[in-house]
Amino acid sequence: MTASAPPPAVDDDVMDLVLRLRAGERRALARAITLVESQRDTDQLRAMALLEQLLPHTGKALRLGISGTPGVGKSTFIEAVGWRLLEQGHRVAVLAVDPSSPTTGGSILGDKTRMERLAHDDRAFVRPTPSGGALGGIATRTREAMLVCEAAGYDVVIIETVGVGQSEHAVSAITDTFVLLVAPGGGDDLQGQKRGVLELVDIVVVNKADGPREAEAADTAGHYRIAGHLLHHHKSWHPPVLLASAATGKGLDVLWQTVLDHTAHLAPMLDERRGQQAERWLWTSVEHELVRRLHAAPDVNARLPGLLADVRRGKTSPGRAALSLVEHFLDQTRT
Ligand SMILES: Nc1nc2c(ncn2[C@@H]2O[C@H](COP(=O)(O)OP(=O)(O)OP(=O)(O)O)[C@@H](O)[C@H]2O)c(=O)[nH]1
Ligand SMILES: [Mg+2]
Repeated sequence: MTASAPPPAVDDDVMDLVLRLRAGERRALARAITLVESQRDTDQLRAMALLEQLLPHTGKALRLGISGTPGVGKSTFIEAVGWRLLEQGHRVAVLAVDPSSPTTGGSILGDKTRMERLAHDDRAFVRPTPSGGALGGIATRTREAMLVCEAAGYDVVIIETVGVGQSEHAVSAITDTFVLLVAPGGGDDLQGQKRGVLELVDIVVVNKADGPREAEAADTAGHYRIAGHLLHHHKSWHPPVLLASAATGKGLDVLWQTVLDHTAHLAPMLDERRGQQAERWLWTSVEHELVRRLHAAPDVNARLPGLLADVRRGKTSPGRAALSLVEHFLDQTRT
């Protein structure tokens, strides 16, 4: 017996999708992402077959993560930077992780991603992806969606996530360069900003540095420089703190040059870093898949209401209830 998974069968439909996607057909790209995001069992094997066909064509894009609190200006910023990149001849894909409610599955972004120009340009691809409340705001299949975009020929892939603490970790775990956008006057925010998040950041951008808030933005940048210096003094890359405004265009060229500098800095370590990321993603996927199957198991579902009630009333500890659920699940899979 060998430890490697059997290669999934590639049906004609998947092959057709691969060919059309590689030929640059946008509808094929949209369909491919829908397939990799699908939670249906029947789609999963096809999604894997698709990804395996695409994998040799991935890895060449610059993977950029952009995070920040709601309303800090992420989408407007990506629209402005993305537009410049198109003019330089790049092809830009944006995956905007939509912080939809895990309970209703409803989307608060809807069609309004604030990236209208990019969304309507043939050289760009903008896609809101539902997070489904998973992994702190990163969709369970965001990494796969990113690979699909790379195989479709996009050489810059930008992932927008709302900063909620966990999501910064998730986005930095699948990208090369992680940019944190902060608002002017965020000095107090810095106290609340988890140290862990600042440790992940490659570039800090104080956004909306325009009009009456310009001076305040410069002050905020000063605070972040001090904090960053303390945190990163032992590292080879010291995250620059930049001022920018998507409204006036200020700082956007410098930002992009800084992204390129970071990419150059990372180049000798890139393969190793991406290898580690893929390895971590495997475990993330294992956890996700196990929990998904556990929830789908009828025996587990039958026991759940009683167990939950016992845990709420303190009759059973959460630890014991968890053990019982897992044991029943495993018993069921054995038979
Ligand atoms: N003055 C100024 N306002 C900006 C700038 N960039 C964005 N805004 C405004 O800030 C608000 C929020 O912008 P978005 O781009 O939607 O922010 P976001 O971070 O993507 O928001 P969510 O996706 O909801 O978290 C909008 O009203 C923008 O017009 C800027 O550079 N300067
Ligand atoms: Mg947004």
